[in-house]
Amino acid sequence: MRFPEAKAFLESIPKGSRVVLLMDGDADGLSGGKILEYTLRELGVTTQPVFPGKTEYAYLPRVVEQVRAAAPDYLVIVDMGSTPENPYAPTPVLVIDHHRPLGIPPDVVFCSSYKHRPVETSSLICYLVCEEIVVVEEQAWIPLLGVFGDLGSIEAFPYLAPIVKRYGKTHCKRAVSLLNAARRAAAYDVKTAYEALGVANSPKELVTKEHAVLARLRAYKAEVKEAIDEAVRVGPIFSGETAWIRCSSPCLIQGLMASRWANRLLRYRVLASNNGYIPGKIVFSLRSQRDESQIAFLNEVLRDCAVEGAYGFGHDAATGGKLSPRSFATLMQRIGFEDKLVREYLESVA
Ligand SMILES: [Mn+2]
Repeated sequence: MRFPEAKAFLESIPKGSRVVLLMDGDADGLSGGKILEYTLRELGVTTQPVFPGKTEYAYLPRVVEQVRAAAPDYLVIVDMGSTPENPYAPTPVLVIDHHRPLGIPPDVVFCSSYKHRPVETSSLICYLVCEEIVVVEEQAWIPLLGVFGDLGSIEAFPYLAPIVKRYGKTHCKRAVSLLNAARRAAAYDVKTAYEALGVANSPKELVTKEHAVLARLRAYKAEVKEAIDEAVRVGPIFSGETAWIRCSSPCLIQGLMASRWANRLLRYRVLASNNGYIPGKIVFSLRSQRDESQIAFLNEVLRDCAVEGAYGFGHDAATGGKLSPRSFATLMQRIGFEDKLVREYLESVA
């Protein structure tokens, strides 16, 4: 048992308690939350899912308020990173995560795989804990989607291979792309993606079954595909070892675009920015196949700089940020991109 503290936390929750599941809106967060919901229900515990909005994280005052309004007896935070603060005290909190911690919140049960090799995704941690508590055989496909979602394959975890075989890799991958479409679409409707995990009984059903919730997901997928098709028409521009991809879309596509180009431009770090996602802000993703920390790169470039915004969350190979146009301009100028190009991009907001 790799996560005994999480198991003990869940088992200590008395029957009839109310638990808020605060989770990230991607396939990993949602599938981790769903398997926890199932397990807690089996234990006679009521759960309420809470989803932060676009670019929000678990420790923002607005999110804290949203959780407080639900008046939970316990709180489980899934796949949302961690900071040195715990705004939820005195409510007992379990944090399940695999991101590089920005700090460890005091007085919480902190369950992180960050130092493991391989690093289990949040949904996989949830699964490994839940299967020690109740029978989750029929639900094993759910956390699988989180692993595919975050890592693209289950290669690092050979013990998952029989489950993939049972449900079909192609169906799993299609299901992930449907789930993630909900948060990529302009509506940021992750609630629908979470509901979809309860409507379907397998990845195949999620992809093929006729149901209003699943139809909504498919519409989001079509919307996102259109946004990507448009974004791929804009080629990269280069400064030194950095390639810049300029996106302008209400959909969350900058991470996809950065990954796509990073897989082609192997010698470069790829920064994909989006000036249409959050009004008045520039969001960006940084990806690279190079053996170096992109978080360290950002910290170095923006050293001694009064930055308006936030950056450097996530993983060494996959990070990003949300900056004011002015701070984004500073970032790009310091990387070496021409002033004029940066200004043109900032003025091109759709
Ligand atoms: Mn994750």
